[in-house]
Amino acid sequence: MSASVQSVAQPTEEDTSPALTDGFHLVIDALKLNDIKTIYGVPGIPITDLGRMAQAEGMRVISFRHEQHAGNAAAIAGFLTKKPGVCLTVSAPGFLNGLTALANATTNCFPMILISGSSEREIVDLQQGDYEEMDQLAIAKPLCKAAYRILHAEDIGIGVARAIRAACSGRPGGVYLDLPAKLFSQTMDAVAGEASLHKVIDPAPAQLPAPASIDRALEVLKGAERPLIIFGKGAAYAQADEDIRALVEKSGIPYLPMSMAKGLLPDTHPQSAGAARSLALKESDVVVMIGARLNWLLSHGKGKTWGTAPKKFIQIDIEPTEMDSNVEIAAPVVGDIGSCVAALLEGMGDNWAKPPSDWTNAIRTKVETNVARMAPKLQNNNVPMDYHGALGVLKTIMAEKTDTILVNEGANTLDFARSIIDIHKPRKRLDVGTWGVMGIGMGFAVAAAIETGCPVLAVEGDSAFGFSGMEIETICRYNLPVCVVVFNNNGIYRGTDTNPAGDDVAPTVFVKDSRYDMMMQAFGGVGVNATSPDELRRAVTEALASGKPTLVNAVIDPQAGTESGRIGNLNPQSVVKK
Ligand code: OXT
Ligand code: ADP
Ligand code: MG
Repeated sequence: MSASVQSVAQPTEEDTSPALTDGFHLVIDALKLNDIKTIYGVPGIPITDLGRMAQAEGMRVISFRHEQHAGNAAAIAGFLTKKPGVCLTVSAPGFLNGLTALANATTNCFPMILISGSSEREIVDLQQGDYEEMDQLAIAKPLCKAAYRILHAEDIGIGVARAIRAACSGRPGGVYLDLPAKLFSQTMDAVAGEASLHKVIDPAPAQLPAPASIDRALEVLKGAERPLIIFGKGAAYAQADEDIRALVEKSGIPYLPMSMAKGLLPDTHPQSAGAARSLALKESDVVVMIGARLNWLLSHGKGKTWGTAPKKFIQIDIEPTEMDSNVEIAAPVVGDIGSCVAALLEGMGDNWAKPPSDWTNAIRTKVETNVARMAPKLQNNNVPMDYHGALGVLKTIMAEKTDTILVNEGANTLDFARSIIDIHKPRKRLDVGTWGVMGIGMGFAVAAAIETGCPVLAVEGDSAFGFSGMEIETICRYNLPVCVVVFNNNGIYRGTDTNPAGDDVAPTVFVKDSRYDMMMQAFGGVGVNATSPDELRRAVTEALASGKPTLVNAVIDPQAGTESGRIGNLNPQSVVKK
């Protein structure tokens, strides 16, 4: 603290006036006091000096080329660490650029804080046309969990504390913190300033489930003939990895991971039902949802995905209103996953009966059949590559380097990679999440590398990559161990669409045979053009071994994909014939 006090006003021998601090330093001190060590952002008026001073005070300040990616970085930092990731933006346009990430964080239950500088309240409220005028607080409110504005330096401590608690406690989410330009230069007595700061005590308190809810859940589970556990990214976030594994193994119940829950137990675990998804959903009679919502990704818990067998749901979630959101929940268990899973384990005792073997064998057989059916496709050496040939290579590499974090977006590139690439450890797969949003790629990759120190493999459709591609300069600038593989099939879904009516190319088609690898070379990184599985293997192996920022342009057959990957069914179809 003393360093920041001195930098504002240093009393000399003759000068007996009290030492001062200011808004800039109070914000930085409040973040540091709460163990927030990194700020992701884009500098500019009025927060340029905030970034500079934060860096001078020992914080890591990671500067991006666009706020959306800084915001995505902060969001995934929150997911990986259970502490709010912080994104810092300028007013109006910078704020709006960061807002997509804030909304996405909230939708995905990632704790993050978007801190934006803002213009003069008096002018904004009278709409007198200030520099970057915008009523940011009002705009942010519906898109995040909580939104606060701090007007006085003495409220900075409480404002930052409030933002941290709102982001982390209960269901995590995005918080907006509005800091008007005038706040930063407000001064106050340094001792009083220090006293005004708060270290948030227990920002996400354990929420113990009611004992009766545990008894009810175990009662429902005991009656199950064909039980299934579904893990969502909430279970990955909870970091209750050992108890989760114990629950699966003690219960003997097959489990299905949602995409970002892959790796909670290795995808190769004998109880994994990942490769028997349809069968497991259709035929199960009791489903235990742990940190997953019955949203579109699970067909809302009904319809043909779930078959006709009657089903009972047990749901563990920290958010009470999640219960019965789509279908009746027979046994709601409200609490944090760590506490709930521990209580279930205790309640199960030592003699818990495993599920009937005809059920577990049926799942196992289906898994083995699907895996065996896919295996030869993954060995193919086709040129140009198809998704299976290219992803087969990456699957092997990920199995050898299990600490690598996989970032994944696209349509076909996403859907094939999700089922082909096994994940072996918790929180090693980061993807488009609840919204299926393109553009998370480079922001997630940067923060994953910075927060964990692990190597990152970003597997990107060529369209998906384009949303955040400029951030490869950021990756090179900070010399991060990130290897980006662009699955270049010349377009969105496929590169073969034609325009029947004119000269412009079809809306889904890009410049053919682009060389994304050359973009990386422009920033001093390693760029490789890979036209065969062998070349791809060599390039990625070398990148992960060297830790050098690398981009591999993987040339994929433009005909290999399908419209919208695995979710083509969501595309509305025209019934009008012209
Ligand atoms: O059991 P069955 O028999 O059914 O088989 C299943 C599993 O059991 C089996 N399986 C396995 N078999 C063998 N071995 C193993 N290991 C194994 N594991 C599983 O495989 C099948 C399938 O399993 P899966 O995948 O688990 O099951 P399923 O049925 O697919 O699951 C359903 C879902 C819904 C859970 C799943 O499909 C899912 O998670 N989907 C997410 C889809 C998603 O979010 N997509 C992204 C959005 S698409 C679209 O919107 C795009 N846009 C528009 C756009 C977006 N999104 N955002 C913004 C800001 N602007 C615009 C754009 C622009 S995508 C896109 C770009 C696309 O182009 P690119 O160039 O980037 O990408 P390419 O397509 O590659 O060109
Ligand atoms: P997925 O997309 O993987 O299915 P979702 O994002 O739909 O996962 O669901 C995650 C759920 O996990 C949310 O309903 C959220 O409230 C819940 N959740 C997040 N963290 C915790 C926690 N620590 N304890 C209990 N539930 C949690
Ligand atoms: Mg593509």
